[in-house]
Amino acid sequence: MAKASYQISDGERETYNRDGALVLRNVIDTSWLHRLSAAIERDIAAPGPYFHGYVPEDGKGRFHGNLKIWQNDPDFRALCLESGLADIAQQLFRSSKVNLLYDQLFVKEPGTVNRTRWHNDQPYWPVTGYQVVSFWFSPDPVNAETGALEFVRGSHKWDRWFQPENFGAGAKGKQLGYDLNPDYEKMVDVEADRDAYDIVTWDLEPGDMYVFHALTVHGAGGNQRTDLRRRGYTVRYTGDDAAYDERPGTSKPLHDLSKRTGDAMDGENFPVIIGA
Ligand SMILES: O=C(O)CCC(=O)C(=O)O
Repeated sequence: MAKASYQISDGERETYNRDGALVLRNVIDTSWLHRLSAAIERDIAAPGPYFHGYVPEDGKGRFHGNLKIWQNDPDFRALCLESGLADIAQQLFRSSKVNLLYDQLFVKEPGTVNRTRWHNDQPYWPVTGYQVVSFWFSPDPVNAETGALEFVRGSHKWDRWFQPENFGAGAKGKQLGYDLNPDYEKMVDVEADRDAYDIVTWDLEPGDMYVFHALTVHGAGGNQRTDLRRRGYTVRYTGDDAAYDERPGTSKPLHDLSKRTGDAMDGENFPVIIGA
């Protein structure tokens, strides 16, 4: 596994643990961004089995979503396993072990005005534990106009598990679908009451990345630009305290039928990248 050239400072680790979200600058180098761009085009041309996408109600733009794409493409695979991102996860967690959870693509073509609605991620995932992180980056400039991510600062500490819902509901497209979990609560309407929440966001240049905890509430604007794409790519990692969890409501493409609640993540679906 490649060592990251980026070294996480104590201050960045503290910010992550306190706020549940931060931005790191100049982490992904140009050669990886080129490989990412080419891999995204391949996925759009010939999506793997977990493709989900939609065309907004107004018929303009297009959203292309997909997940576990590392399993079908050598460049996504290399990005997840060999780019040094797992090393950054280990530095953040201070863990002895890092597993890949999965990777995911969120492409908002020019004029795709739909927001990514507010949600938190861990309710979607068959995993328990605090050491679960996402790294989101893009080969495109990302800002409020093209669909920057927004985070509710500190919300990973609420310990609130919100019921997963489809993205782009109402739009025409392929959806994943989630079972109801009686222990989950209905998502709070952050958008209707934005001033009540401590919302943070950052513009990104290619090479920068958002780092956020699996329980941090987040969302993203639509892409209002008619000339710029917003190709978001997320890689998710787990650390020492993560374990598989069969609870209802999670994303079925992430299920590993060989595992039971409490099992270690390790295996072909969630490979160990660092540690034993
Ligand atoms: O890119 C987006 O619009 C949303 C990303 C997201 O929700 C995630 O990576 O968890």
